[in-house]
Amino acid sequence: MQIDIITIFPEYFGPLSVSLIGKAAERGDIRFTVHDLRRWTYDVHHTVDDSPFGGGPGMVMKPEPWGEALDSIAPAGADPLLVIPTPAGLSFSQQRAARYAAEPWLIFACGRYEGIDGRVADEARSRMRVEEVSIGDYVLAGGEPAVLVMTEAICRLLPGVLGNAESAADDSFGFGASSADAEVTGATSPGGPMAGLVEGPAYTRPRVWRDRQVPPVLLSGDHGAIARWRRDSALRRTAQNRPDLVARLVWADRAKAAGRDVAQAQPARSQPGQSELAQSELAQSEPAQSEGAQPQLAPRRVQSGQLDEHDLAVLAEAGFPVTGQDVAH
Ligand code: 6GU
Repeated sequence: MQIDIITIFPEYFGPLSVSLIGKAAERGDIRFTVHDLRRWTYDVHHTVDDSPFGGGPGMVMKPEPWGEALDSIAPAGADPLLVIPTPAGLSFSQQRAARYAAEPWLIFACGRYEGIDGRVADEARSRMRVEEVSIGDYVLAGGEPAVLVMTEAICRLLPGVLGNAESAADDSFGFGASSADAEVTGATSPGGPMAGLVEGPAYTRPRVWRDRQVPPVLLSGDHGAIARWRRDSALRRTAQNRPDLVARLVWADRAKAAGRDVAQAQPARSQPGQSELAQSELAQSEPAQSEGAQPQLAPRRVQSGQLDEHDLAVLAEAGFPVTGQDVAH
């Protein structure tokens, strides 16, 4: 994967040579090229900004250096994805990170001040794909830290970058091992045991530390019980810290039960018969429980928008009364 970064602070990107990403770059799995925008300025002061038309505070980045930089880095006929970090952009998410990880060539255009002259993105759109992207609901002084965040999230998804190839699958917000590929290829219904959830806590040696035990199920060797416990603790932590994600899961579950496309799930109004539908759908999709003969070796696949009764009980216990008719829409 090729990643070009255009910035007025090339030195900001020193961290790209550190840790997992640094190793991937050393191996040649990722190639970073950092460009100083001022290279495309021709006045003695290497001016990149000017005051905004229409008045107002701050400075706007001039279009000419950006236009030349993009012409030079992505000549006509090239097909990169241009990503412009801005707090006014589309939300960056694990899904978007996975989509970007499947691109062979990304260009990041780091704005400073009050942003880049609006014509730069418009003109670039006439010859390449352009996405304006925000990493969260707060304002940074420039796109540089956002690009460090995004490149880390993207690059750790590349084959061979993480030590354990599957360790990204069950991440918070992850898609599960079976569907990571589907997600990258644009499938709309990512599954996996942790889809839509944040992860619960993890533990390592010693078994007892300051009188605190590691949860005994993790020492049991019962992989089915461990997978169930991990999902329960993910559900509890998600309920506690991310009620917005629980609401989405419940909407997706209802939408799926009602036969709607989960990708288009909305916080819909309650419909008569919907909860009965949900229950019967869940009953049908529930795999027959093994009678304790064989321990389950892999985590049960739980599709996004598919909460089983145990999930609903855990959520209810965590303060989300999401069973049957109790769902508030
Ligand atoms: Cl991508 N850029 C800036 N400047 N501020 C931000 C952001 C990006 N995302 C959130 N805040």
